[in-house]
Amino acid sequence: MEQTFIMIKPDGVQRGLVGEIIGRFEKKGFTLKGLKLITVDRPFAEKHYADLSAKPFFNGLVEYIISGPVVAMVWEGKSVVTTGRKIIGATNPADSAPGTIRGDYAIDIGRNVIHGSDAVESARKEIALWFPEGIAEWRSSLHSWVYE
Ligand code: DAT
Ligand code: MG
Repeated sequence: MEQTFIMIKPDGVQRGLVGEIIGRFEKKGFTLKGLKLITVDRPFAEKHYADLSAKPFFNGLVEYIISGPVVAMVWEGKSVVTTGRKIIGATNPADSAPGTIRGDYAIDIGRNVIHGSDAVESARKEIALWFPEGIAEWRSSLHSWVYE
């Protein structure tokens, strides 16, 4: 089953949005496969955002991500990468639809509360980077109530 990497950024943790965000993925029917509160250092944040290293906002982005603890998660389910991005909303909260996490809880692009993998391949890389210890092996007993 498809997996994605979701991270509640330091602003989301500081603002007390952890429960609300986890609840949205849970209530959708996705399965939580990994979860930890972790503060990452600069080299780690630079690796996570390596694709954006040439961007003018890269330094500010790295400063933001290392500014406090984040909640790193792996969520599993059918099309969870694409659907997860829909639940999160557009990168710039000014363009995120109401009802999405960024649409409901963020204003500035540099404080957009949450990260979600943008493709199955990047999800695989991000899960390997953030969860080198591996993730939980379990199957929700709700499976047959969520999937036909
Ligand atoms: P997303 O997080 O929606 O996948 P991204 O991968 O293009 O977006 O960029 C990663 C983060 O970098 C994004 O969540 C916020 C920040 N960012 C992106 N574009 C930006 C910009 N033009 N100005 C400032 N920050 C930006
Ligand atoms: Mg991205």
